[in-house]
Amino acid sequence: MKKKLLTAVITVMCLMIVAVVFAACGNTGGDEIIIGEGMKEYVLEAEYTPVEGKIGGAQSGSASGYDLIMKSSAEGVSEGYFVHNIHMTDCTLEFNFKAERAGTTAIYIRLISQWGNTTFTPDNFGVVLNGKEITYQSMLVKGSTDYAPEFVDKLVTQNAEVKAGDNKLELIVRENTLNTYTHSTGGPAIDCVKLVTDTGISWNPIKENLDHVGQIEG
Ligand SMILES: [Ca+2]
Repeated sequence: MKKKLLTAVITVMCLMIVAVVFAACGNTGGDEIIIGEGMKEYVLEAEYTPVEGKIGGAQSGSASGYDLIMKSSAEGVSEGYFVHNIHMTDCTLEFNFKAERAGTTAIYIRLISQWGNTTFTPDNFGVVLNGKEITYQSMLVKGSTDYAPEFVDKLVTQNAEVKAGDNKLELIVRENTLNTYTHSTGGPAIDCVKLVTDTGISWNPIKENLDHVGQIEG
């Protein structure tokens, strides 16, 4: 009898451990941004990247160019705008920046998914720095909407290599079936990218983009 009880207790404990591990792996929340000694955080807004002429895709229909930028007064939207409707295979956001010297950087992406809880992986959403694919662990993002976005910062990597001088970070929507309406390619909506590094980053935000943006309030 005692043995049976012991077995039952051990079984329950094992199940609890499995549940805790599963919960840790299934984290839809944001990752804490850790800024170590001598490091600095640099925020590169998605809405200030070159969107002119880019072809995206709406939930069902088309979207392109400056229409990819959405104004939003929702809480937690950095600088009040984000980029959405990039639901098109190979649609790419480019963040061009300069580093004072070679080194490494942590990369966080602030994003949402309108496709319900979504797992982004290098297969459906590529992160490429200077032509080199970053093989990040999957990012589980809680579903929300463009009109009530709940952006979170997700850590892509702690130590991507940056070059002295010009660098290009690309976020690439890969062919997938995340779009639950058309069962075709879907991407996230992106608020900004955060780099944490000691290499000294600068960039030229294209703030003129906002002169062309519609006035759809979030
Ligand atoms: Ca933003």
